[in-house]
Amino acid sequence: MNQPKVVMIGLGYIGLPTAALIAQSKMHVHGVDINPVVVDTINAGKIHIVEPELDHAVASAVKAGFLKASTTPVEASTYLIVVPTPFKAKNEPDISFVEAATKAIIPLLKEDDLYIIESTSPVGTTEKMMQLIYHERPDLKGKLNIAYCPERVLPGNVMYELVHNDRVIGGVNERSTEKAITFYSQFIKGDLHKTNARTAEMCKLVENSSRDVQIAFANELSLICDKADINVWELIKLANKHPRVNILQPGCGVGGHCIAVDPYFIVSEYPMESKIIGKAREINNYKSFWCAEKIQSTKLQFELKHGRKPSIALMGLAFKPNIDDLRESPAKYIVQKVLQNANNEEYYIVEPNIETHKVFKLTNYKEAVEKADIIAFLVAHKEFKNLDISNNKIVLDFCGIVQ
Ligand code: SAJ
Repeated sequence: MNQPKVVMIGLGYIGLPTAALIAQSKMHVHGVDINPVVVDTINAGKIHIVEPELDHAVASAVKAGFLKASTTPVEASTYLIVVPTPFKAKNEPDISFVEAATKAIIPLLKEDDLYIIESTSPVGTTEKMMQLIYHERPDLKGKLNIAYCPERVLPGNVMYELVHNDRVIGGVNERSTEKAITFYSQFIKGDLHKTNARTAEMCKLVENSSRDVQIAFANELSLICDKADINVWELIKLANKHPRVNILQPGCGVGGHCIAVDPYFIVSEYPMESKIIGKAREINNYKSFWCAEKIQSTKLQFELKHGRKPSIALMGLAFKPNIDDLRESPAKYIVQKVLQNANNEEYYIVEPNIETHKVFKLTNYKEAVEKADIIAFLVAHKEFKNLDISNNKIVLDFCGIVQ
């Protein structure tokens, strides 16, 4: 096969859809992943992640010979870094995967190549990688196009949003920005907005941090209303009738590996300045603890009042409504915490989006609501809407499903 135009390093829930999309635009893509099982799965035209329409896109791209996966990179003219940027113990960002991916391609780089980081990264990462590249390859100094271009797709709608969402394109210089714009305009229909690398890096972090702060405001309201004996759902609905107010929804905490994580990229770099951002993280984490305590105290009050142990339905394990992803889920944390304090009560654990779970015995949601004395709604799954709940049940609504 002739030399691929694009090397995509990282074939996860962003890298693989992006690679398939580029391949569908008839550009040869050489995908790289450290996991040989992932590589073999993709080369067989199959996928290893759950994302609507991705299976068809990968199968057709592989079949047409525009997408090939491997554990090592090859020479190309555009290199995309889309690997994880996890957190070390004390909320310190870890860019070691970005560094490793960059080091793997440094020997392959030639004049006028395009190098792009898409991974969520601390501000200054793209410049750090530029220095790393030029340190190893002084012959290329000033002759490469280097940019940072974050993604903002919603899991479950990736194949549509990758094409239609606007993108922020941040080069280390004008020429790099232009080169990246030319590349992305071959397969993106959304507007491409020019800026510099640092601003693009911060933009991604700010998008998710702003949402985390907004959710923290809603969660704080739920704590206040619990004390003030006000229905927080009614309160927010009324406040949002104001033409310029848009308060988000309280929940049982903030999950997923984006909104709950990205703010720490800012707090760890600017601890003295990021007061609201840091406090919002504390509030959203505390909310999950608060929900577990609420269930605990409700259990004890029931026993005192009725002289017997209650049965409890715990409704939802996923990190957000109507998905099957339990990673970084506050609901799962709450269920684990409540079960740690189990004392001969009967528990019905419900998650309509999965069949089985390796730790929890799952119960059908209708049966759980029928049998339980206490029903704690943790995640606003659509199956939980308009359930017929007899009024002798105690309902704890942490996600506004009952309203
Ligand atoms: N949540 C609330 N109340 C709300 C909204 C959300 O409690 O009103 C909770 C959800 O239940 C969930 C968490 O917040 O636990 C995050 O859910 P989400 O739907 O807000 O976000 P993600 O993580 O699925 O996707 C976000 C999106 N970012 C923004 O909306 C600014 C997506 O566009 C990003 O691409 C993605 O993070 C990412 O990968 O960064």
